[in-house]
Order: sequence, then C-alpha cells, then structure tokens
Amino acid sequence: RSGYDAPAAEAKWQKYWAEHETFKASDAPDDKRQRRYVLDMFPYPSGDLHMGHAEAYAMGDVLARSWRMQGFNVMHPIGWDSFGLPAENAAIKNNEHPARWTYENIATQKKSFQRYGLSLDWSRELHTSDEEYYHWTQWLFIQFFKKGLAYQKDGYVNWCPKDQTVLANEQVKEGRCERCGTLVTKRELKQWYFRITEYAQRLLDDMAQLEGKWPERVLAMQRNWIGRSEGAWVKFHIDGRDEPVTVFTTRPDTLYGATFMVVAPDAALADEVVTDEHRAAFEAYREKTNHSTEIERQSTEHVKTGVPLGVEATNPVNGEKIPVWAADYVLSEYGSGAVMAVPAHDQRDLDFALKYGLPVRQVIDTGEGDPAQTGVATAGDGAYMNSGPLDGLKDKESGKKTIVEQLQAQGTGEQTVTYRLRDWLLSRQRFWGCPIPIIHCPNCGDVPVPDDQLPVKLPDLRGEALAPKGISPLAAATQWKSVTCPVCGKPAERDTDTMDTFVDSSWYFFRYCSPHDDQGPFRAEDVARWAPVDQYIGGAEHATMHLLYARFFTKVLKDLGMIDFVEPFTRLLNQGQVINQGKAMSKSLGNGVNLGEQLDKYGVDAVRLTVVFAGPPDEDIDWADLSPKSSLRFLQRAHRLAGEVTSPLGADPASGDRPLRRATHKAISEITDLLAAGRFNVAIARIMELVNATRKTVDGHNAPNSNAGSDDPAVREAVEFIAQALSLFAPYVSEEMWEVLGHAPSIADSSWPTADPALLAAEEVTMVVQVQGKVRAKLSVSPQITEQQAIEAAMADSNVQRALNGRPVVKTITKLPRMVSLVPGK
Ligand code: ANZ
Ligand code: ZN
Repeated sequence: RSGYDAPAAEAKWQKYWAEHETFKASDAPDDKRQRRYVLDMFPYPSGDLHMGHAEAYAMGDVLARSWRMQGFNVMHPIGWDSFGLPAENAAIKNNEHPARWTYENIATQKKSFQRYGLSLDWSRELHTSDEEYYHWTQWLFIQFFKKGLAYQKDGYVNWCPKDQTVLANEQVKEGRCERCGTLVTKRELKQWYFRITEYAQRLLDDMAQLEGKWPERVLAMQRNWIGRSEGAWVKFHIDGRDEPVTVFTTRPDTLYGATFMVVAPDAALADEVVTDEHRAAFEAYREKTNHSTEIERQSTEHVKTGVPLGVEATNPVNGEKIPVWAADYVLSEYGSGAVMAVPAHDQRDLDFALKYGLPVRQVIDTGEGDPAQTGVATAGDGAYMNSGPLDGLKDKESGKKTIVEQLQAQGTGEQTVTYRLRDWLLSRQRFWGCPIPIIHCPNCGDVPVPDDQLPVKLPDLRGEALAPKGISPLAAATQWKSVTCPVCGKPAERDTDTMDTFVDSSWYFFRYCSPHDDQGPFRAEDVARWAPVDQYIGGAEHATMHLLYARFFTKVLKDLGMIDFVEPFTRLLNQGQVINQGKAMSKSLGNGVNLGEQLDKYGVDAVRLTVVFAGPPDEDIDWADLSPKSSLRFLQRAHRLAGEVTSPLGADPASGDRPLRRATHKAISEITDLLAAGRFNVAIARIMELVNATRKTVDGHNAPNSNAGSDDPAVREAVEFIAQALSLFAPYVSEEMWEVLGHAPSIADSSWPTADPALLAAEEVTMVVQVQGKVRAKLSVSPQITEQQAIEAAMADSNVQRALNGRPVVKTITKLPRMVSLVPGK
C-alpha cells in the first residue's frame, strides 16, 4: 500500500498555496463574509525557526484555519521585527552592514515558515527595518512629540557597559542587561521618553474590557507594573530651602510617628540640600549606590545603608524637627524620591533606624508590642497614640481621613494617587534602529523633521563604524548629522539616537491592515475594517513590555482620532513553552531539540500535531514525553482511510450506517465547541476517536449486522470530516486526503460542516425482536421508544414478517428498549 509521502506533499502544497494565494485576506468591497484578525507576535529574525516558534505558530494557525473554514474572511499576517542589537553585533564582527545579516536571516526563516505550512497572508509581509515602514514609525513619533507625549529629559539611566547603551527599566533583569547579562550601572544622560505615565489610569481602567479574555496572570502583571497606590502628599519644610518638599505616603495617619526623612541618593534634592560638611561622604555614597539596581535596593533583604545630609525637616503637624538622610532604599523615580520615615510602622524604616540609632516612636497600639523593642514594625489597625487629634481613633480609615482633612485645611497635604509606572525611555545609542526624526537647532530648539523630508534614512555605516563608543554611531556620521534647520535655515544637527525596537512593535498590527500605503501609517478605513485583533498569540514574556506599550500606542492613536477603539487585542493566548526533560531547552544543558531535524524525520504535519496534542495551549510541554513517531503513524492511518472510500463524491449520507453517522456528527459538534474553547488537544483526541470508529466500521467490526463497508456513504462522510478537522493541525496530509477523496483543492476552501441535530439526539440502542423465542431482528431504536412504537417497528421488519408468516400476534412481551417478544397464534 502506498503511504503518505510527507516531503512530496509538503513541496506540492506549498507551491499550490503560494500560487493560488489561498490564505490572502480579502479587501474586496463585495466580500460579505465577517472578518476575523488572527495575529501571532511577529518574530525577531534571529536565524531560524525553533521549537518555541513551532508551538506558538501552530496554535495560531489552528484558529486562523478553523475560522476560515467556518466562513470568516480571515487575516493572518506575518512580518519581521527586524531592527535590533544582534544584527549590529554581527555586523561589527563580520565588518559588514547589519542589513545583510538581517535580511539573510529573514530569507532563511521565511522558507522555514512556508515549509511549516502556516496559513499566512504573505502579501502583507512587513519589515520594521524597511524605509517604507520606519518612515511611519518616525511620523508617529512626531505626532507624539507634537502632543507633548515624547520629550527629552536628563536623568540617571540604566546603562549597559558592554553594549554601551541605555536600557529601559524593563530590560534590566535582576540587575543585569537582559541581552548580554552584564551588570547594569547608572549614567546621567539626556534621553527621549514617551509619557506613558499620563495613560496609567486608562491602562488600568481599560483592563475591564480584557477581563476573562486575556490570561489573568498577564492582567495581574500589568496591574502590578502600573502599581497604582492611594495615599497622600505631605509637605515638609527643609532648613534653608524655600520650596517645601513633598513626600508620598500610603500612611498619612502615621505622620506623628515620622522621626526622620529619607531622600534617594540619586535624587536632585539630596545633592541640593546636603551641607558642605557632609558632601564628600554623600558623594562617595552616591557613587557606590549607582551600581546597584532598583530591585536590589528595594528588597527587604537588602542591607540598609545611608548617610546623613546635615539638614533638618519640619513635620507639618507638630512642628517637630527631624533629620534628613540619604539612603538607597528610597528610589528617586518613585513618588517624589523622598519619604517620611515612620520606623514604628514600616519595616524598612525600622531596620534603618535601628542600624543608625534614630528614634522610633509608636503611634498605633496594635497589641503586638512596641516595635522599638520587638524590632518588628506593625502595620495593622489599633488605637492611635502620641498622635494629637487622632488619639482615640481605632482604625486606619478614620485615621487617614482625619489627618488628611487637617493637612488640607493647613495647605500642607492632600489625598493623591501615585503609580509605579515610569515614563518609557525610548532612545538608544545604537545604529540599527529607527532614527529619531528631530533636528536640534541652536535658535529654534527641537524641531521635528517636516513630513516631506521623511523618512530620515540611516546613513550607510558598517563594521568598525558601528562599534560601541558610548555615543551613538550616528553621532560620528558628521555629514549625515549636519543639516539646515527646517524653520530658520541655519546650521543645525540631527538627533543621533535611534528608537527602542519596542516602538516599532507597538503599531505593526495596524500596518498589516494597509501594509503598503504610502500616505500614512495606515488607512483609517482599513483599520476600522480589520482591527482590533480578534486573537493575539504570543509568549508570556511580553506581559509587561510589548503588551503595555502596544496598549499605550493604541490609546494615543485613539486620542489622535486615527482609530475608534482603545484596546488593540481583544483576546490573548500565551502559549506554553516547549521544554525538554523538565528543563527549558538551552545550549548549556545540551537538551535542545532541533526543529529542522524533527521536520526532516517525521514531516511537518506530525510535528505540528505533536506539539498541539501535547497539552492545553497555555501549558508547558515536555518534548521528552512526546512522540512525533506515533503522530506520524496516526496520520498514515487517517490517510489510508481516504484511499479506501469507494462511494462517489457527493453521495447522500442519509442512507449510510447510522452508528457511524452518529459518531461523525457527535465529533463535528464536539470539535467545533472544543475549538471555540481553545481546547485544541482534546479536539485532536476526538479526531483520533473518529478515525478508530471509521476503521472499525470499514473493517466490519463495529456492528456485526451492519452492512457498512468502504462503499457506505457514511464512511465518506466520516473521512471527509476527519480530513477537514485534521487540516487545522496537519495541513499537508489533509490536502492529500481531500484530493484522494475526489475534491478540488484546497481543503482550506472547504466549508466546515454543521452537525445534524437529529443525529445528535440521545444514543440509540439495539432492540432484539424475538418470534416464538427466536431472535429474528436487531433494530436500532431510541432508548425512549414507547411500547406501541416498539411493536410497530418489530412488525415492520421483513425478517419478522417472514417468521410470522401471516399468523396474527396473540401476545407481546416487552422489556423496553432492549427486547420485544412476539407470540403468534395458530
Ligand atoms: C510613611 C509610611 C508609614 C509608609 C508606614 C508606609 C508605611 P507603595 O505602597 O508601594 O506605593 N515610599 C514613598 N516613596 C518612596 C520611594 N521613592 N522609594 C521607596 N519608598 C517610598 O509604597 C508607598 C510607601 O513607600 C510610602 O508610604 C512610603 O513610606 C514609601 F507605616 O510613608 B510610607
Ligand atoms: Zn532653527
């Protein structure tokens, strides 16, 4: 027998799909189908597909293909996140242009994607490093700039000494550069920021739309990252300073227990107020702390250190003078960078107070003892003490209310909300990114490049010219850099930084809607037609950065009047990871599984089926537990069935074997529901069951009395559905089956069947009919059959009639629904 030939089928159908543009989304005005937008997070062209891609993209394809067959006009686009550091590093090493490495990788990876049989619309392919794309990234930046949402500021920034570039907070992982692992330090630089903090509350509020549609853990991570905190501002006077210092506190009710103030060492305030006597020690301390990271600094395990600044602050409620210190457990970037320390009720403050012998004053008696004695700060409710007007109150809520009223009346404090979210630092001192389209003019300041001069193209730099020098390689391109000011015409200079690649990926899903439009980033009507994305699929590692930035961009575009919705991704699926032997695949562990080898060995379909069958889409799967070999065997079995069908194309299944028809329609119904619920692995299990049932029917093992065989139209019906359902997971073998079954290609253009409710009704049972104690018929009947119906059905059977031979029935004995016994008269 001729088996399924994977390599031949792969070559054949790739060619067919490409030539016929089978998966092209239609923009035809007369196309009345409802639209669906399925999006996989676009890849970075790192070299080739790996196991992680294999899983993620297989999942997205199940949805795209099933929606397509269900009658939707599906857009399932792909593109490349093609700016970024690895290309630049490769270019320095090989003394070439980063574009070469990038576009060569894309060519390789694209071939793999096509081989992998994904139902992608290649006509919309985009590269963020193409001029036609980054033209519009720049144009969008300018719109943000004009709205005051892109701005420059000096500040201490995360700096990777190896990559010689600034990193966003999000790119620092446990104090190290996310890319190269080098310990991150701080550096003072003028940088570009997006004012994402202005959208903090909307980013939180709009999450209500995502509830139940995005994984809860992603929403939780975003909520946490935005870090809304309710509290109050309190103003403290500092000796020798006109402006009072505001501190943010979540516990204004503990104000009478504030015994000192702490300022972040890297906050401008510390540098400003430190006295000459303390300056040297302070500066040495600041230098030291610049090397530790925010996470370390805030950790409760972090040994608290600090230095006095030599000045005093005045507590606004009791006029008490308290010393001001600098300590690195206070962050310059949160609140105001200064805190009122209440050691009795805040553990970090208590640890610090005990270490440096600062006073501890209990102001709430929670019954847990005096924190000064126990060393444990208390945070619970209790009776206020040493607290003026609060004394006598017993709970935090009334304490907060009373003190805030008093502060407000004095003009020294106010209720407020603060957020942990920081503005998005977007400038990078690297070459292979989107140039920032701003011209710095000595007369006119920061001037955006006029629309008709966009895009600002990257100069042709390569090799050594790209090596990190602490300033952007663009700064060394003197000719490129010097321009005339578009406003006053005097000599001016281009900005020499490039944008964080997360800017590129914050709007690519809009570009897919009008991928080649040269009038704007996208056409409003195209986006209105396709977006928001119905289903987004990608890794959980993007929970805070990409997904938050893309949400922010969407809200800004809405405010710019370019779109009319606020959330870009209606549903989100985080696929699990493919691990091996219980551990993430890695070079150092040597447990990596090479995707290409697996595809060569078992074929694309078997590998795709294996990764989807392995478990629920959002759970990790362990390659060690999987068997692409048995997947391949199963596909061969399904394929063989198609070859055995002998009933003609279009044969009416109504007269076919009922038990098999029931099994088929039950599978149609269940698989349709399982797909909608995202339970792809269970859907595959149902296909396997139907393959078994069909096999048994064809082989005559199912119902001994049934005359179903390979010519039964019920068998055709079953096998056709098997092919259609399999096409979501194993597209090549199912195209082959469809062809063997006599259909014109492509199976992707076939319509998903609907289950016949009559065949879904309660199971039928076999009713035995006896005549004079001898079995004469076995009938398939409803378990709810009535006595009258049972006798009528029995009498209508031709074998029963022959046995009765014209004699009247004088007695009937029934055991419904299993048996009817007829006793004929003489
Ligand atoms: C006094 C106080 C008393 C505080 C008390 C807490 C408990 P969340 O909840 O995370 O918003 N804080 C304020 N600004 C800070 C900064 N820049 N770096 C480090 N800590 C800072 O934390 C708010 C609380 O963290 C604030 O409330 C402040 O300490 C501290 F019994 O003020 B609290
Ligand atoms: Zn000018």
